[in-house]
Amino acid sequence: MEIVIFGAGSLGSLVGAVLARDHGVTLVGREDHVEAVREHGLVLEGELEAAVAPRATTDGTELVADLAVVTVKSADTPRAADVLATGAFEAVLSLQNGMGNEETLADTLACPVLAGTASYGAVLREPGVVECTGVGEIVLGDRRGTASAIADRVGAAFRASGLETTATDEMDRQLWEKLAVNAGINAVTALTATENGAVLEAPAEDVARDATRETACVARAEGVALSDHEALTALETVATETAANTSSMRQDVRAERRTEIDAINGYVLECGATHGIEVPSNRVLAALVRAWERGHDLR
Ligand code: KPL
Repeated sequence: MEIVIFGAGSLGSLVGAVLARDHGVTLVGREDHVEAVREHGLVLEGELEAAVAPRATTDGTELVADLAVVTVKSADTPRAADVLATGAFEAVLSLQNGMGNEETLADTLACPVLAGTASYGAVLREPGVVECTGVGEIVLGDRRGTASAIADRVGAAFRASGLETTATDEMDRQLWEKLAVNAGINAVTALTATENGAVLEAPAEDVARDATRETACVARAEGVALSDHEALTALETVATETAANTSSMRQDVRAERRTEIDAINGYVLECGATHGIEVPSNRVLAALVRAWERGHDLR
């Protein structure tokens, strides 16, 4: 397959490095990373290893491939959609945090858009070098929850290259479960400068669990069958499996970049309001991260 990774940050570079062992991969990323990959190739180290030489470019326009995997931050999705629309793809897969990314892509793109979640731990150590800090799972499928031959094909190709991948026709529930996990982990670890495992212990565990429980409550109001118990079990599983990892929001805060707070706790808050549901923990977490962003001129 020819595969474009649109947004080759930490997760995109990890996925791109694994896929480049068997497929033609083009990374679209930032200049320093692209230059390093062009000069020395892309190195994946840690719990997964690869040394590959994918194509790399800062210009994502007019690309043609079987699949484009979108891994940009959710605030950058509208721009990604416009750029991808100048090219041609058989399918596009969103592997992003937060909700609504697939709809944004599908509003602009003519090809099928798949939804996906990824729980791999990834950190971009330096330009051209990405570390896998935890083997997780990719779950993907049709964004509207119907059986999809393309999703099955993409899932099989990912598995064959060594990415733990499951294709499902229940992406809606999967996205809400992932949102519930991110709502419990990301802002808490970013604000307290701790690893993911901190949300399993006092004093952070209560606020993390409350944020996850509130998200499950909003999911049910949206018609998604996600019980508090299932959401809390998912939080515990991910936080245990990635206990020593640095969440993507903590990485953003460390690098003084704008975070995905609007698409995570902010989304729960907004969606809860449309159903008249109070989500106090998500409200406080969103307010604190937004205040941090404002203090750093990021919003
Ligand atoms: O998705 C993640 C993220 O960091 O954004 C988790 C699941 C929390 C893994 O770190």
